[in-house]
Amino acid sequence: MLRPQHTAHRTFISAAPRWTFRPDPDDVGVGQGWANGFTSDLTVAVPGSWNEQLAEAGLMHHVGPSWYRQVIFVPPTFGSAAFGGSARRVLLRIGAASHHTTAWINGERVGTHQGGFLPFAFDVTDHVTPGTSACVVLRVDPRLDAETIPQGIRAEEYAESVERGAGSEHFPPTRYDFFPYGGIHRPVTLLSVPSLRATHADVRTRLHGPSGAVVEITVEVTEGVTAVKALLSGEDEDSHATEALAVDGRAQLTVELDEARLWSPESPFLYSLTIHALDGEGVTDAYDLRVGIREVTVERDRLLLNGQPIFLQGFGKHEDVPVLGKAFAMPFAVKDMGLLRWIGANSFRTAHYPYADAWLDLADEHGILVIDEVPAVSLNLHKATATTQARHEEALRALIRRDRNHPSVIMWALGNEPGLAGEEDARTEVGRRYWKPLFETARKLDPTRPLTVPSCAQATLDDAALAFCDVISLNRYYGWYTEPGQLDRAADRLRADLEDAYERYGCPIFVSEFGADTMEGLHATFPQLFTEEYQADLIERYLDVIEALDFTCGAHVWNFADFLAPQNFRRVVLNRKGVFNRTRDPKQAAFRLRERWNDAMATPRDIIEKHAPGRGASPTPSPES
Ligand code: GCB
Repeated sequence: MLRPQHTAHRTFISAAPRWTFRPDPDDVGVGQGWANGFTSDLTVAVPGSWNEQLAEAGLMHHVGPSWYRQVIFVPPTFGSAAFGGSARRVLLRIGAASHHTTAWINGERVGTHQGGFLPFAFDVTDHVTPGTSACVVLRVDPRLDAETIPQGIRAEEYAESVERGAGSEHFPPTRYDFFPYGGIHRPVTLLSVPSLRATHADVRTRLHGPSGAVVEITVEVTEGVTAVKALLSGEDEDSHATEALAVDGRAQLTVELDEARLWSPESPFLYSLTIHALDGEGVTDAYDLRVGIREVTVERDRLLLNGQPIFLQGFGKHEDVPVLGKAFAMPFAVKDMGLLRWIGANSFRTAHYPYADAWLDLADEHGILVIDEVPAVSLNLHKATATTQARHEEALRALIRRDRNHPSVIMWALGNEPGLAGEEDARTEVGRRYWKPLFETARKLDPTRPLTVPSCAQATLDDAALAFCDVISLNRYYGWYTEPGQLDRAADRLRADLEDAYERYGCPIFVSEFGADTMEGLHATFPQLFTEEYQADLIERYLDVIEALDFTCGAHVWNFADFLAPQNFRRVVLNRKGVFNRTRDPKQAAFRLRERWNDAMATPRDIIEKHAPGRGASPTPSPES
């Protein structure tokens, strides 16, 4: 699905930010006809989670169906007359809503969608009239169960575990360690697009010869489009034009560059690509994209970008900010990018779900490398069914389809921490059968990026997902959940674990999570959990171990910033493993990392060289190359 854009052939409006809101805890809204409109004293901001916004109305812990209503005036310029009479369509697009959404316009159902973290759109042409208002009603239901991605815990299951006195320590109940926000989390827009148009564009780049590159563009088009033109241009460089006929709804175009300017963290150069759809009489649609040319490969124990080893230094993040909850908020995204640069990070992981695409635009521009994650967090394979697996595959396909054109995305994480509660199925043939087809699908869809699944200590190195990974990602908490206050022992266990992992799998090892909860302002002269010194020391001890091992390709501190967790005795409101607090003020660890990572603006390889001499060198060529 192409994103909203203003071009000579496309336009869009954003829905007003304040919507009428009505929670529906007893799920009576459909039966009572709320789809035709409803009244309520409550309003809520969109994008925004309802929880913190409406906490005083008793909705902080509401994880149930909720209704939104908004009257949207459809501009007369959305009609065909405004675009020279050619036929047009109107689309209602929702950037993301957690997790199941049904939409009605003027009381008529226009569509339904499953999945909380990616955009979706309904063709509403037959339900609206340009120049008049439309009443849009959305029912958003955040409830999850064993067959959704991510998996969740149904209210009845929770009630049973409360009864048994086991497994009920989280409220609201989740299978994961972040707050189960509900709401419309990314913008709602109404688009006016030509009937004869491009519907999707896929751009693949590969390096060719000593300095050239090939850019392959696949454009999906609606019926009636006969050809597609593409124009690729770089700064101060010639433009490269190409054209191809559309066959069976798609056109394949190729641009060959003799001298390609590559995208990299040091020089994140982006080409502009304009796509035109044609119908035999002329141009019917125009759409602009940006293209970065770069190549990611794995060679023995090295992760390579454009043939050079890279070492990932950065964070696992969350989409979580005060009041807005899980909503995308540009000021925070801009601030976070600035902080990533300030601290000297070169990468982050979209733990534990796909982020708003604006994050990836910023990463493309700033040269930040991204590990992009499917929202299959803490899978309980014992409870997973064929439906869970099919939905997992759907989520994986949708993520790759949306994000593959971003040069910043260097690796797909197909999930996070299967078998978190120690379930045996994560380590047996059950796990193998679950993961194998998912990896096969991912490789078929995108053979150009390595695949991984961050794995937890509870699953052990027998985690069935690991056998399929190109990079082994390990989340480890020695010195925190085990060996508290004992950093020497923690460092020893970490080293032994990483060595075992490499011996067993023989591919680059990435420590995808490590960290310590920290209350800012708490200090001690000795290793004491929760103090700023302990967090900073633990992080440095981990980095010393990781950087000194030849086969590692990076380390991501958990977490960039503190984030809201469900209520449970392990958390003081927030998961406080952030090196920044929730409002982005630095803790001591942030200054230590900044010193270590910036180091006179050295590259990550130079930093390794400093801490582990001899480690920063390029790989020696293998005998066959
Ligand atoms: C993990 C999870 C992450 C948690 C973190 C923690 O392994 O991947 O979601 O927040 O540990 O702090 O316990």
